[in-house]
Amino acid sequence: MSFQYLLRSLAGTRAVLKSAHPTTPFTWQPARSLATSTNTIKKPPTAVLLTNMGGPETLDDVHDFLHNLFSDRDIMQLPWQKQLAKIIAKRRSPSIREQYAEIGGGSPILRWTRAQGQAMEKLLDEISPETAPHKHYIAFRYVEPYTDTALQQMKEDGVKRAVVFTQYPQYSCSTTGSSLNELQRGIDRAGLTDQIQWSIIDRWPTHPGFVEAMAVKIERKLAEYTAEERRDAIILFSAHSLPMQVVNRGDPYPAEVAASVQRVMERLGNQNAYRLVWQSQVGPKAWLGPQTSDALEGYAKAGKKNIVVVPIAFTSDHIETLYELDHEYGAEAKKAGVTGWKRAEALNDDPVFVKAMADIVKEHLQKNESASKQWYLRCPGCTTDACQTTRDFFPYKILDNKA
Ligand code: GF9
Repeated sequence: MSFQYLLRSLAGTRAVLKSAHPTTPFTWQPARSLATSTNTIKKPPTAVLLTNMGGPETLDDVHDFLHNLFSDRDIMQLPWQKQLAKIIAKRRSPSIREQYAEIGGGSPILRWTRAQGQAMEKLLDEISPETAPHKHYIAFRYVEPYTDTALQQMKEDGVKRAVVFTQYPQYSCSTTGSSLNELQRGIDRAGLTDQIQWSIIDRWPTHPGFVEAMAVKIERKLAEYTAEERRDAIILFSAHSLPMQVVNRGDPYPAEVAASVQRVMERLGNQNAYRLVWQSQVGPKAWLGPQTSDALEGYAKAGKKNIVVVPIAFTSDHIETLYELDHEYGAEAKKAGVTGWKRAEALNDDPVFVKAMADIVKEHLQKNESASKQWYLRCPGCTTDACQTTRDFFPYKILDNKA
């Protein structure tokens, strides 16, 4: 699978680079017309475009991943950004490479997203035959398959109806917001504005299927404690932090993460005490707290021995679970005298979660709206022009759903 995939994505990239070059206008090659003519007899799929940030698949991908991240003008506008991104990527690559080396030599996000996508499309064909066949595509923000690669594949398949499905349960301008801004530009570049009817699942922080899948993972970890240990065990929900500057601009993410936590705790019958804490801040600026590592230290001092830590804002394993929570804080917990430091598994290819993904898409298709009403309200302090451009591009409307 991966070799074929690599070839296809490389081909896609080259085509995109070519088409993006202003002096060499790119037209769709006749070599593909065979595939197109098949599509006139075969119904094109309902596309489900899974969007996420992506991660470096190998150690040699770390540098470009960081470079793309720090070049992202949808989440930060720095003076001398081109030069700065180059410097920061170069300076931070060695230590980040070491972290990825510790977790097996790269990010597993593409593998998990493919597994989720394949299982989801199969389920969707069963529970929503009227919109079948369904096919998943993947658009990562900082590594291949980039948005442009996914869009080329959709073009080749003759897609007429596409659902954008963010893989971040909670909406942040720095995650889903950035992906959607890039998607809007990509659709423009690919000339797919009128060929495809687009709609967006922009958040799903309290979807019952997601809540259920999370609850089961936590119950399983709690069950590893004895009944006595479990009674006093505490749950630390840990989510990626945000710069306070972003929080104070009005980013919806902190409140939506808290909403997820509330629902999951209700589902668990509020049998354990819990806190929502924030991880992975970097640099000297102020970030949303309390920080996960400070919380761990504080509870260690308070004599808490048994903790279940829960990654609540990411659906597959990544460096922040496998390295930061397991490795780094695992060692910190041990040193501080916390004898029980257990992490709830990421959702990955969990069947309860995959069913939730299929349900979320099915419910979205039945609702027939272009995006949530909430998405059209920009942050009160937003100064990113692309956020308006993107909303103008996907105007709020009720769609007729003849895919
Ligand atoms: C994030 C999830 C993953 C520049 C600061 C000087 C900004 C940032 C993040 C991380 C949220 C949820 C990641 C910035 C600006 N962000 N790091 N956001 N956000 N660094 O907006 Cl699941």
